[in-house]
Amino acid sequence: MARPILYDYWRSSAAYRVRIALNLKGVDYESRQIDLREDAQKSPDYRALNPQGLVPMLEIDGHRLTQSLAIINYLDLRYPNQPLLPASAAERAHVVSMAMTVACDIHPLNNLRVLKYLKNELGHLQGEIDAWYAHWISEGLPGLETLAAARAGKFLFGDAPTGADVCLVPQLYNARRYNVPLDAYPTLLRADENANRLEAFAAAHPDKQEVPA
Ligand SMILES: N[C@@H](CCC(=O)N[C@@H](CS)C(=O)NCC(=O)O)C(=O)O
Repeated sequence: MARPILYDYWRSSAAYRVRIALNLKGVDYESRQIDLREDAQKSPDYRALNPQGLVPMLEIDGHRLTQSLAIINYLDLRYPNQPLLPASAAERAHVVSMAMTVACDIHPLNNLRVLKYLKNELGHLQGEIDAWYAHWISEGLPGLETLAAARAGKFLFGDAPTGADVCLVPQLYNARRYNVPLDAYPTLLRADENANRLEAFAAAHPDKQEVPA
């Protein structure tokens, strides 16, 4: 079987999710950095592979997969070890809901292209953009904290990492980069701390990735 190729960027939180999932599943893969600072994601060569012009993309088993949650779902079905979603319908919905709180409601508002549009087309100052970034994180995390608290253990759901933790950890990494206060989220902080103790999460951290020159 050919080694899977992850079209990656060290600081991309959507790619960070996929790196964690690949590591949790024990899948050996090659990382190819698409330099978002250089707009490499918009190059004709990359768009020919992924018309959306975003990372991550995963080439695996002869498929070209895009969208981090779809990729993680593929990996979960393809590699049933260390399940990332519970089997019961209601519990699965709960975990997916927590993952989507991050991936659909917080992260897209703070994506690079959104920040660039605010700056370049709409003329906002960097301070305003930083406030925008922090606002959408602080708007989203309280709901996630409450949603998680009732059924959390060491992780957001029970005592093993799930797809919700896979989304949480990169989001908290982003929050810290922008100095967003996190003290009000003890459940999220506990899950984040326990996750980062696992090699699968630690090895996926941006600081452990190759940074394009
Ligand atoms: N919903 C997508 C989001 C992917 C995404 O937004 N990727 C960002 C990096 S985290 C990106 O490629 N941004 C490039 C840009 O904004 O031009 C997913 O979950 O994979």
